[in-house]
Amino acid sequence: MKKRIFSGIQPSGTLHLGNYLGAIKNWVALQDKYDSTFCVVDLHAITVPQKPAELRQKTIEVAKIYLAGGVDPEKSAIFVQSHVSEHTELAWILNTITKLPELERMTQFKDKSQQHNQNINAGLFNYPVLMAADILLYDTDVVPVGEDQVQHIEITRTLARRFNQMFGETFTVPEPYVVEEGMRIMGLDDPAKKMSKSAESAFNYISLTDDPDTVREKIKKAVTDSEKEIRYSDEKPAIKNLINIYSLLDNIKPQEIEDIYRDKRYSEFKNDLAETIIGFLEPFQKKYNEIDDGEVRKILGEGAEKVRPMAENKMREVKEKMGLI
Ligand code: ATP
Ligand code: LTN
Repeated sequence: MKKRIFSGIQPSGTLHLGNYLGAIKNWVALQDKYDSTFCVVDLHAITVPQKPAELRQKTIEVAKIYLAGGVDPEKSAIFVQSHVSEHTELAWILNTITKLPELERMTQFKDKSQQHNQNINAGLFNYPVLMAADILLYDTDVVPVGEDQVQHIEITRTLARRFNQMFGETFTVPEPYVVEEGMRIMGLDDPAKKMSKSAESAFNYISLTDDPDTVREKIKKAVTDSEKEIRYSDEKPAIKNLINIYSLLDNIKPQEIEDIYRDKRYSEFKNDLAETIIGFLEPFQKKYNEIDDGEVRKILGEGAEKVRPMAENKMREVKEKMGLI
């Protein structure tokens, strides 16, 4: 039997290179070897305010990005989280075995509650519990994510073990899967923070829908470190980040890039990097634009039908073990 992977992205904001390099690129590499399920996590997106019309549109867009990025619906199930109601049902149950301090520790919660300090709702606080439900419903072995999500997988593991201990073996304890270099693409305007959809400035990220001129402008404006040398080092986080992007898109080792540009100027390196990004985005966007919305809806419908029986069986087992008649 193939091992199972599960992952998801929220339909909020603009998907960027960090999402592609940290998540989707790895999904595509793994989908042949694993039984794969990729979810558009709309119920997670509403933990911060969303406009209904935009949410509707973004949900389809994210699914299209999965497809344009190379997720193959023949191999992998692609579906929308809210279409399989067992996710919220299991989340409620897991809430009852989750301790408040476990959630209070979460970095993402701390960050988001600062960003949205007028709307720190219970959903935002319970976000990791819903994510645990997503993962545990499907006996997931491996969860491919960017490094920022590892803390949420840790709490998922804790909840799985706790439930198993209290009620008997029910859940598979999943492992995170983080590719080293893709782990954390940092903001172009601030290499101390991750590239983020919800960043205030569009100069933080390269959106997967940016046109060539926008890419050139953003890379030109990307912050660099004080001294002029092109070196791959933790002391030079801005250049290191740009080298990482280059390296992942072109499949060349960071050290080789360092060798090529060692005695060259930032401007030359940046020009080449911008063209590399454009070279990736052009075919990606072409594919994206060719995908028909009706076709996406059909794929999402089939995806939900494919995963639903597993979710139903797992919920039945959970309820029985807990004494819910
Ligand atoms: P936000 O910043 O608004 O919270 P996000 O950009 O982190 O959103 P998510 O939907 O939370 O997007 O994440 C989707 C996937 O992309 C996750 O697997 C996450 O780890 C990965 N990811 C997001 N940002 C980066 C990044 N900068 N570098 C690498 N991976 C990332
Ligand atoms: N919290 C994740 C998105 C997400 C997810 C999941 C990822 C929701 N449920 C299950 C992997 C597995 C994020 O990227 N912010």
